[in-house]
Amino acid sequence: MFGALTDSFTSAIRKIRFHDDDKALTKALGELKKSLLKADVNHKVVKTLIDQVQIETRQNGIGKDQFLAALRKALHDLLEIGGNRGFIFASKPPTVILMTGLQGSGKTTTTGKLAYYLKSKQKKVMVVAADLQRLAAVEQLRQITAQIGIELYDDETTKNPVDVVKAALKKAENSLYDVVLIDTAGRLAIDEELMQELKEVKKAANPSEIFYVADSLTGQDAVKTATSFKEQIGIDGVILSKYDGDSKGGVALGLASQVEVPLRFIGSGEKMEDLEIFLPERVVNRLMGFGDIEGLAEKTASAIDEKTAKKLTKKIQKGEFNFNDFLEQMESIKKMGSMSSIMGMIPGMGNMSKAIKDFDIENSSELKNIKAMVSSMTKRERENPELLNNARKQRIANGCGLSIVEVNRMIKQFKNAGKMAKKFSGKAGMKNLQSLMGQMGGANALRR
Ligand SMILES: Nc1nc2c(ncn2[C@@H]2O[C@H](COP(=O)(O)OP(=O)(O)OP(=O)(O)O)[C@@H](O)[C@H]2O)c(=O)[nH]1
Ligand SMILES: [Mg+2]
Repeated sequence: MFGALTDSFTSAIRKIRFHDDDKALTKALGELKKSLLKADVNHKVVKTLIDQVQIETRQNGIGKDQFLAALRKALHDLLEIGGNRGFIFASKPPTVILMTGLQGSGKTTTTGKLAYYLKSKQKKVMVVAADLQRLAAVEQLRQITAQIGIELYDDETTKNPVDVVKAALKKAENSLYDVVLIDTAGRLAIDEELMQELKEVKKAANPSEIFYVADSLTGQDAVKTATSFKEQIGIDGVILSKYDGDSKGGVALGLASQVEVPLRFIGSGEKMEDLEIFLPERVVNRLMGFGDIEGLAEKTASAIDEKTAKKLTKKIQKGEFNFNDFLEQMESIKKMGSMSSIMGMIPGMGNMSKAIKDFDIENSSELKNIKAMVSSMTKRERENPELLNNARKQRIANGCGLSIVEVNRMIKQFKNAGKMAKKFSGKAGMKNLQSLMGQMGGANALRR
């Protein structure tokens, strides 16, 4: 995520060769402007950003540090419009969220993702099926909620979403739910009848917040439609969906300042775990190539429990990381969402994330080969990779139907992963990184 945008910033930053002269600043700003426009950031937003960086750099004396500081501040100012916040719980539960948006924008999927996210935070969540327009909409939600183990409130005997919402809220209050997510039908802002229905649903739900789910593939139209919903219904946040399909990504940068409503979450895939909180501070770090350690820790923490992570850290530090751990780690990455989104969060690895964007761990032949190889090892060999001499490697190769060259390569990869992991394990706050490094070896990322 943010791959294209991060490239714009890091390449502009890299190109600055400041010798304290004005020409260098103009050139750097020109580079930045060009690449932001190429990334589809709105031209007015680009102008505001560039002007601010220019003025502030000049004020503080032209130099690379001053430029970087000014850029960081300008990005912050831009993204923080409307507030810097994740999910906000109402002071009195249940927190009621109304999901709105155009047809097919991703409301139902995002409702599922939010429910899944809140469940991982130990919240008791109810999803309400208030899309009674589209055929099979309720069934779609039933499947999604069943998959993630979330309570669904539905009533297909009525065509009136207001009735459904009222009954659902009564149940949520009685049964002490923390959060109620209401999925509504897709509609156009120009469709007066459906907008009227939404207003009535809003009145009945009295939501803590209204989210507008915008399809990032619609580019600047996402800004227009969000603004229109804001004017007619009132929205408290935007969730940008399908960001994984948006190779440019610029709309995320300008959205908050253009709509004057904060961007709250970003959806980056069809899976339930493909949702990220949009927190300006973190995003600025990533855009400037510093990675997002907190986000990474959050992702890994939900996939690997703390005990496993600690055990692994110890093993790695002692140089005892073995094939069983290696396999286990690769398996757990499946729970974590796409590899490239994780890579983008690691400092300095932003570029690599692009290289492995298309890597599909679940269907990876590499993973299958590694599994086959490990299953051809004896128990002792798995626990003690040092035992693997040529004769043993040949036996393993025969056993798993791979060539000795393949086996050697995978063993080498495993060893590299272990080394990398050890290197990272010393740094404070990076507790989860080492396990990730193990996984990266499995994902074959380093070879590409
Ligand atoms: N790649 C990708 N696909 C997504 C994302 N979010 C949703 N989709 C897909 O977009 C399509 C439409 O998603 P829905 O959640 O059904 O959209 P909706 O807004 O509820 O649609 P209606 O109820 O018909 O208005 C589905 O095929 C989803 O899998 C995303 O972040 N990335
Ligand atoms: Mg839907």
